[in-house]
Amino acid sequence: MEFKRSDFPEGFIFGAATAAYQIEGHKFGGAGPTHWDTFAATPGNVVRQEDGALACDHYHRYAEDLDLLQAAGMDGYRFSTSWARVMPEGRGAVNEEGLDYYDRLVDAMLERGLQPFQTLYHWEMPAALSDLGGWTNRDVASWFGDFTDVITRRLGDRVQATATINEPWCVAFLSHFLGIHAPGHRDIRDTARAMHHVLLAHAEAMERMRANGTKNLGVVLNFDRAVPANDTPGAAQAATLQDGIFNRWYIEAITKGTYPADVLEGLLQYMPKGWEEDLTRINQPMDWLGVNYYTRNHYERDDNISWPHLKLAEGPLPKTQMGWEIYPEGLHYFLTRLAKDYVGDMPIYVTENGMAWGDTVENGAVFDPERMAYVNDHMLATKRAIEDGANVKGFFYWSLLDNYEWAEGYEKRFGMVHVDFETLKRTPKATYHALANALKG
Ligand code: IFM
Repeated sequence: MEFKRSDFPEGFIFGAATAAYQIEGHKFGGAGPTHWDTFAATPGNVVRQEDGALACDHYHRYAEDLDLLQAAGMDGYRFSTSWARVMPEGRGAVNEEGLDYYDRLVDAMLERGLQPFQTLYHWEMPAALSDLGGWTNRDVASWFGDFTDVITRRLGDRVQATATINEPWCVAFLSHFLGIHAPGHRDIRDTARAMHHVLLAHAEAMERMRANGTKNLGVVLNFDRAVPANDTPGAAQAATLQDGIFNRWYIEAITKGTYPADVLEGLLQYMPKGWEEDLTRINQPMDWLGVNYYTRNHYERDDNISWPHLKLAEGPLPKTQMGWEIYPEGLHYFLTRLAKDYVGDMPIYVTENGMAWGDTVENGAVFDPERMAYVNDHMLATKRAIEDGANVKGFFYWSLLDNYEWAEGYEKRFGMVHVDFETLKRTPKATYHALANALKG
């Protein structure tokens, strides 16, 4: 790596991130069914119809996994607490086994000197609430608020920071408009409702946590560096609209209390009643912002497609196993843009950044120079953003482990630690060792 710990400000947190359904093994410990279980069981949605029932069995192997973070000299661990594990029906009865598990997990982090960064919703909507419309039902905000209250009353005294929702764009647009993630809807009215309700749920969770004394609260948004595919006005307009749908919708509502006019133009007629009044609640103070960044995408306008008339075009740069262009400048772009236009001095954490590659174990080791370069270049982009004034306080690699990559099943490997999904054996990759080395300096 071309950076070392001492190149970053004092107290900068280096860590790795995961999410409950992707690693825990959802079949263990009395968790209730989620919309991902049923989505995955429906042919055509997920590669090989794989689900998170076993995943990495982190539920039983978390100590070994946290040991790996500690041995690498990491400072923090970003994890999520599954709603359906804590409240199997989504509302009402609490699963004590689930709460006890998260208690043990957080204590195990603290014993190893790892700062716990919790995320409350990383996509496993309890199936019973999905039956009631999930994110399309306005009541989701109060259901989520109740869950938030239960889990944060239990863990809030020991976690370093809590995020409400991971990647609202994925929760709403990817899952209700593009149909790629659970619940797999393709409906613009559902989409507009989900895009609003996910923010309302964020607001409700913030209020519940402020009321119960949980400290250091934020949200985790993902950002797409949307650029025109060519120099036509249509492509410029398409890239701007994608920037609105993916990026500005969420950050603008949260930090300014407005929705971008260009996106509303397409969605207004599908918005739920009373959305305007909710914006004051959505725009409430936060303590930090989480930024997930992976790639750049190229857009053109296609008038044969209805709103938003967007067509993706192939980009010229090398791509990861996901087919995502590798574009570290995009991370610098967002960190500095967010500081300048939206959050000012508020602490920003890079809560996810990483790449999938078709890693294999050879003679007991995984050599992944492509990932080493990816991490190196994104860390340097982060460093430049700090030098250019962004108040970035930490960086979490996605992901600690190879895991369940949602609709891609177990095929795409993002981990800094390889997982053999037959034996569940963990093998730290060369990137893990290189990072550990950089953190000594
Ligand atoms: O695996 C996902 C994660 O759950 C959310 N952010 C993007 C990652 C890679 O696709």
